Amino acid sequence: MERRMSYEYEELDKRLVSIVPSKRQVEYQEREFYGFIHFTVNTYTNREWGLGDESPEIFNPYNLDAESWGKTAVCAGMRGLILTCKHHDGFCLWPSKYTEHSIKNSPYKDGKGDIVKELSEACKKHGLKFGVYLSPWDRNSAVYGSGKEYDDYYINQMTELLTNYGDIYTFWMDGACGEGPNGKKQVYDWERYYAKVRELQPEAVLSISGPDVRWCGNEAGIVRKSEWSVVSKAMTSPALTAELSQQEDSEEFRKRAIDPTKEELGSREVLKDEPELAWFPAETDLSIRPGWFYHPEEDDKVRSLENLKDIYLKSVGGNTALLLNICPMKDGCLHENDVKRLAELGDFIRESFKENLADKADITSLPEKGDRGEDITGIRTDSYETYFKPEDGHRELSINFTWKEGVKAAYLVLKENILLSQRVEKFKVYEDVKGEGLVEVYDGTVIGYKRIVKLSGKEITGLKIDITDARVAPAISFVGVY
Ligand code: FUL
Repeated sequence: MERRMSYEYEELDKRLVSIVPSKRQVEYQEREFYGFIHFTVNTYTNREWGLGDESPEIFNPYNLDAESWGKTAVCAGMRGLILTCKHHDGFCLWPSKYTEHSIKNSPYKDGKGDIVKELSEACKKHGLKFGVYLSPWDRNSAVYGSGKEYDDYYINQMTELLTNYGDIYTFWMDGACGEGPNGKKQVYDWERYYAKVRELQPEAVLSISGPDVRWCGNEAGIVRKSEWSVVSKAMTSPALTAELSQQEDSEEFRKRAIDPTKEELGSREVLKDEPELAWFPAETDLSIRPGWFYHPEEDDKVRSLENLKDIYLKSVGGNTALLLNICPMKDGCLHENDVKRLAELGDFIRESFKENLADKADITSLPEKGDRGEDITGIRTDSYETYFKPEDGHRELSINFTWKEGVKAAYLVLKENILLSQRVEKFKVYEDVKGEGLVEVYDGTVIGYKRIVKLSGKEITGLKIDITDARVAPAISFVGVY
């Protein structure tokens, strides 16, 4: 049955697996979990979307210490930070030459501060990647809506951010787009923006309104059951992202789930007639609080540890990257409730994936040999060089782990070699509780960059993974048992 269906898709499968990530996308996916920092005049006006007419005088984070933001991120297990250098209100957290609406006219460090610089340096020091968010929508700029004049302005600001602050790993362009102070909407010259980023920071991914990283489609931390990285090329259109994005500031939107019609983006059925395909992996973005910016009335609404653990396992462990927002207070510090919760999350991640029990297991597979003559033991090493792949046309693979002494395992981590695209369509996991025989504990679909499967936590002597369908042939790079 499986086999017949797979053959039916033979030509399609070959097309699908020919779509692979760029080097910058591979590196980006390896970041897995990183943070957003939403900070601007909104923090002082208690709004989510600023109007653009705020006075820079109100901005004074007198206790700001970017290093403490960096340390908190490291504690949380994050591998990077993205700063809202300019949100929709147009206020710049660096002293841009091209506007007076910036930190240089604020009391912060008597107008001598530069938060982009402070944070980029803190990130470097603490081993974090640094990314910039530069809102295309600008409610302050008088030239917003003018066409080329605004594009020039945006390019100038982008150039400052991409040349003065070291390596940038992601350039995040929001889909939210409205009118400027003159009541006009800007028609963005996206291709020009993309070309500038490629020229100045070729390693950076163009996220959300760009062709490298896809917005997951909600702001509530909800992840699709089957998240594919190969989708229709039409999905990379920034106009589509804008259409799906928030049209007005609303808490309801932030809680909204994925539109069910957008549940299946990359299945064979959905892609079979698509003329053009793209590698466009998903990013799950959400805030640790109800809002993206700090509001004192939300101090007791910081997400629970249980909720964050669940989101981590489903997003990082569901073939998406996780972008979790934190929001400093007026004085520039993070609230103790958030700092505590982030440290708890980091402890959970470090503790949960500390010891790989696969290291002490015997591993066998069917087929026994891959198409390069390799055996299955290469999957012990988390590297794309030591992957296991049956010959093309063999869409099934069984991997067996046995332990002489029982082990207690809570999670199974599976990774595909994404250099060969994303292939696995279906798999099942079975546990053997102390020699009593194999019992199915998980019925799964996709793997992709990474899948985390929750196991029973009981003492087991055996574990079996049965891949029952894959595009052309599965290519597994790593299996970990924790
Ligand atoms: C949305 C924005 O409108 C929100 O304010 C926030 O920046 C979020 C990450 O993206 O589109």
